[in-house]
Amino acid sequence: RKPRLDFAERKGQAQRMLGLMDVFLKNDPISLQKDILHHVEYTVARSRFSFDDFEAYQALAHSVRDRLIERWHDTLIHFKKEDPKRVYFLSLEFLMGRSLSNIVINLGIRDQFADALSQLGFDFEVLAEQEGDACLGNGGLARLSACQMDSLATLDYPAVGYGLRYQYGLFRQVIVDGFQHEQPDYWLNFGNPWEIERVHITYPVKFYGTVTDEFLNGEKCKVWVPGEMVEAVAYDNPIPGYGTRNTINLRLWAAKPSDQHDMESFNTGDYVDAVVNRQRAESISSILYPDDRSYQGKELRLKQQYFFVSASVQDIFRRFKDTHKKFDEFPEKVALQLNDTHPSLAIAEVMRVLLDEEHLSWHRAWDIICKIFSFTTHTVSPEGLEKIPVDLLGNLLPRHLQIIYDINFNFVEELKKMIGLDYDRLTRMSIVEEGAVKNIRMANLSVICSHTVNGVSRLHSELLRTKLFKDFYDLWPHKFQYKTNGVTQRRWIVVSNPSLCALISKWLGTEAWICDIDLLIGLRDSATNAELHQEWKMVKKVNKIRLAEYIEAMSGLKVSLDAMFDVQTKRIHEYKRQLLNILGIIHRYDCIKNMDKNDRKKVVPRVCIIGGKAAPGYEIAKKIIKLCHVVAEKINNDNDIGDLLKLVFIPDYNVSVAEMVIPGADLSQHLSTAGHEASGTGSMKFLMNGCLLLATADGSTIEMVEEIGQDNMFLFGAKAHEVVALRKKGPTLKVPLQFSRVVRMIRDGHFGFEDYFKSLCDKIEGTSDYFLLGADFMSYLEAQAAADKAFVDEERWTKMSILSAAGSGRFSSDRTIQEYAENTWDIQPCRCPF
Ligand code: NBX
Repeated sequence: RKPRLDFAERKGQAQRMLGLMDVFLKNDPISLQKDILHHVEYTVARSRFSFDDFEAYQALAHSVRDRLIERWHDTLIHFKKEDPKRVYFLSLEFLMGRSLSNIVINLGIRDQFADALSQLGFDFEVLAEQEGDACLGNGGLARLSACQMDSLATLDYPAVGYGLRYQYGLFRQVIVDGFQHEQPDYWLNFGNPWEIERVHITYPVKFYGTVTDEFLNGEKCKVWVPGEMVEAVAYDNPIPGYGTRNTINLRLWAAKPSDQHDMESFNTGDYVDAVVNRQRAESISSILYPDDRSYQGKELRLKQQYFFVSASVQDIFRRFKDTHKKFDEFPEKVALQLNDTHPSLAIAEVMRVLLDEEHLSWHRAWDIICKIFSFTTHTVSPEGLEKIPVDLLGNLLPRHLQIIYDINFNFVEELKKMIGLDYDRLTRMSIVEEGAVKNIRMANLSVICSHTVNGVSRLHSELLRTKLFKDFYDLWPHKFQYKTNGVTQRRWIVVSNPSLCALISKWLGTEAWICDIDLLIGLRDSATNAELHQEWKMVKKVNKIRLAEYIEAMSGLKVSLDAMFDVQTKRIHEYKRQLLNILGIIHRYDCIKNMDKNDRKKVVPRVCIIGGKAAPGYEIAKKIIKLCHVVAEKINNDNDIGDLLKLVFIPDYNVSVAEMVIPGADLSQHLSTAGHEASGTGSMKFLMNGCLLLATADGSTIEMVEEIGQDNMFLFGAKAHEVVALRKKGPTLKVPLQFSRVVRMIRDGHFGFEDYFKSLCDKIEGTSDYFLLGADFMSYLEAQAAADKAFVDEERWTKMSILSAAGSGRFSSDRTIQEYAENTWDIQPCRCPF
């Protein structure tokens, strides 16, 4: 292609172009309406005299996109001119959810669009509901990436996100007879206005083949002759900041067949077969793996990891080489952030490019590696650490395996000098795990090659230093940091809870808290103000009505607005203990059943809401979902119970469902056995929305207690350091009668399906109660009773609710990102003028 003309070269043309397009798109009502109608007619290709809500949404989205693109171009040009050090955020998952509302709010043009639309006879909120979620991720890790992109843009950091453009996002959960079924999420079916296909930004990605020794200028070097090649095509997703023109790029890669791919078969074989074969290339980016913990050593997963890493690394090198000649400057311009170990092949890939393509010495290349990578882990348990079978890696990426072996050899030699021949420790720290199946330990690779290893909460970091990575911490204490997770208040208050947003701005007298979250603390001054209490309760009520309507539309169940809305929504896992919640509900039901009329009057009515997906192969988690349904069936149909207790399972929990559920919750539960949740970010969203937390002292919750005080939440259960001792007690542990009773009710078929639930019951009784449901049960019930007591005292509850939101400032991803920028990546803001 002809090289692009830049400003300076254009001169003559520039004048003319300025004349043709001398101003940015305007945001007055008439301009917006013209724009929307233009897109109805020419982009959506519907008559401007006849289009429905979905078509109106599409036209609206394209009008917004035009404005987004202007800022995005300006930002990219500004970054190019300034050439700051950039952070490249590598993540295999981004859970963006919907974009429209978030974008117009960040661009500061929501109200203008809403007005323009209403004059056309459309309601902005109704159109926003037309958008489907982008679910390119599993859970916390993926939503965290999305929140962090929002903060990177808002804080003007020169950042680029890299990921995969899966054609199938996380499966849709449908419930049939109480059982989870998975359906494909072919999310691109209706088009995606938020992405820009860059057909000319493509890179070849190679797989398989052999490595040979060759001589180049008298020097021995390695040459990788690949056996397969696919093309990575860039899809750019502009991410706007709030209160700034800066709009950064999230570049997702899609796999396409390469023209060089297997051309042989066209010459020799059957044409149709050869075309079909080419299509297989696309499968690399076709599906998101739905497991959020386990690693199965699947080749496709490894291919995905390398595919996205290779394309991103080529893109990063291309950008660097545009303006720089010497690789010694690389660390001054590039910070590479590994979001968990999933992108850690980037280490071997950068090393390979520096050695084999740029022909740097090992010494120089290694020096660069050690300066550019930082690694964040989101895992607590050793079983959660990713391992790749050596055979698989060696077959798919033979040169990378060699490089990893070389890194390991050098590391082990150095280590021996430092710690002597402590074979146990050497074996534990080696990148290569010996055994029946030899594995590459991706976490060890990441720790060894990164200058910084981050945990996601203080407790998590403590566990990393004393358990998971103890050997490494003893060797390199300076590498270990932590950045307590945070979420973006733009999405989790401004977009999802507009009434609360308006209320906060009114009482703080400013909207500045939207990008300066510390200001929220100002609400504390009015925590007992009767007028604020009134308005605060009103906002909660509006959100409860919205949630109640959703529940009714979805399940036909009418719930009382006077009841406490008690929510536990997150991925279903044994360690997250949804089962503890259900057992608590059964206990509550059983107690009410056995009460006389007078006692029943004192019961605090509850609507218990549970939601979340189970990994398709996770049997126990699926049984928990079924149990929830059978218990709900029994309770909800018991006329004797009425509004005193209801149980609802919300199917297909995702970002947009969360945006509706969280603002409507009174209480939210975070029940992980202490020491198992690395951080937990759901609780932060609830906190910001003034929900009270009922939680164990796990992950970030410990830091929340420090911010909002123990008196303003309901803590329970064993502490992380007690858990180990409790497990050791094992068979001698006394389990409360109440616990045995509710488990017995399930075993005895009180809710039916007793055979099906047997294995579930077996898992929590006796020595097999690994997650200590029995041990924590009484303490859990006490916390629940304390919540009931607080709820009946409306004034006290409202004050606690205000103090929860007021104290949530520390859990903004703005704070997290600023800490990363200053203490890990060493990057500066680079603000686009205008
Ligand atoms: O990351 C989660 C942790 O469990 C949370 O405690 C934490 O708050 C959050 C953000 O730091 N981890 C997580 O979501 N992991 C995954 O989704 C995952 C996905 C694929 C995979 C392994 C883990 N192969």
